[in-house]
Amino acid sequence: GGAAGRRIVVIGAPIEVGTSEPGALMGPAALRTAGLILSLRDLGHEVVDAGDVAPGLVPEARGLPAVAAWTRALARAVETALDAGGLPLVMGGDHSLSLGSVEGAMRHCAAAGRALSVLWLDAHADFNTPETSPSGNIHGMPLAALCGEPGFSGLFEDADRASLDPARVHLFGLRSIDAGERALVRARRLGVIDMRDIDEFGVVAPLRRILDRVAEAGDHLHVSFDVDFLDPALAPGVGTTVPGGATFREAHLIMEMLHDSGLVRSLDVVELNPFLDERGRSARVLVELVASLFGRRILDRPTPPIEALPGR
Ligand code: NNH
Ligand code: MN
Ligand code: MN
Ligand code: MN
Repeated sequence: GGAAGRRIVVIGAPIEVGTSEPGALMGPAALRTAGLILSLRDLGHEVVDAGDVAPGLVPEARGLPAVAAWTRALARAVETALDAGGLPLVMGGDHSLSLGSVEGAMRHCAAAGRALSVLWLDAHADFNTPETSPSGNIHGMPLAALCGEPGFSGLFEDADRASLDPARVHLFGLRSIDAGERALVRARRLGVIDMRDIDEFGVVAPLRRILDRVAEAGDHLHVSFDVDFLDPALAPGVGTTVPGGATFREAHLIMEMLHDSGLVRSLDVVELNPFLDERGRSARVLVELVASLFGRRILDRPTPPIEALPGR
């Protein structure tokens, strides 16, 4: 049921300059084809398709300057949507788009005197800097740049911007991390729930903990969903598959818990690469999961209180 209808502003970000695997620029088109807009409308939400952001770049533009143009355009689009009371859903495109979406959400929050927390559903930490990155791909760096690590000058419009608080960043599903980035993630004290944690404790207890913290702090919650969080057997349409990903049931439960929390105020769906997909499977799985985050449920059974957990 979509009793509490939201105004969802869908923003396409066909960016692939952050990755070495071409095809992610087709992501927004594939998500529209798989029925993202209609499935959200069916839930009773007002859905505005804002189209694809066009940063006015020549297609051959490369590197940080190209990503900077996207970051500016996306930050503006996301901030505008939030300022108008909407919930921005940014469809990628590679994960460098989160530089813009998170920056836009941070600007909106700063004006409202509120802090921003980030839930990063991803096989990777995306905390490389140009110095630590083994690949040079900017999609492996957005969190480091947002948290104020050096090496990203000129990327953000406001050079004196306040950095994202690393303690408010929660990596979830981590199972691939580079050596230099591991040292940084530890030193900056990011929240990390890796795949071993999920294997040992499941998704419920760790996610509850994160959501409780966000709720207590009164933060805006931004969720960034990288397709490679999912197991490659479930979602093969992504440039960087890592074995041992989340199952459909785990991801589905996470989406239901996020919905029930009422905390999510902005969302990215990134790294879908339709060129590598199998007959639209990954796009369809994503539409299904996004619908669950926005209130589709099997029965009217909201998440039970934590006291109901066995052993309490
Ligand atoms: N850590 C690797 C790099 O920085 C891979 C990053 N790729 C991703 N991140 N897909 O989500 O190059
Ligand atoms: Mn990522
Ligand atoms: Mn504003
Ligand atoms: Mn990833």
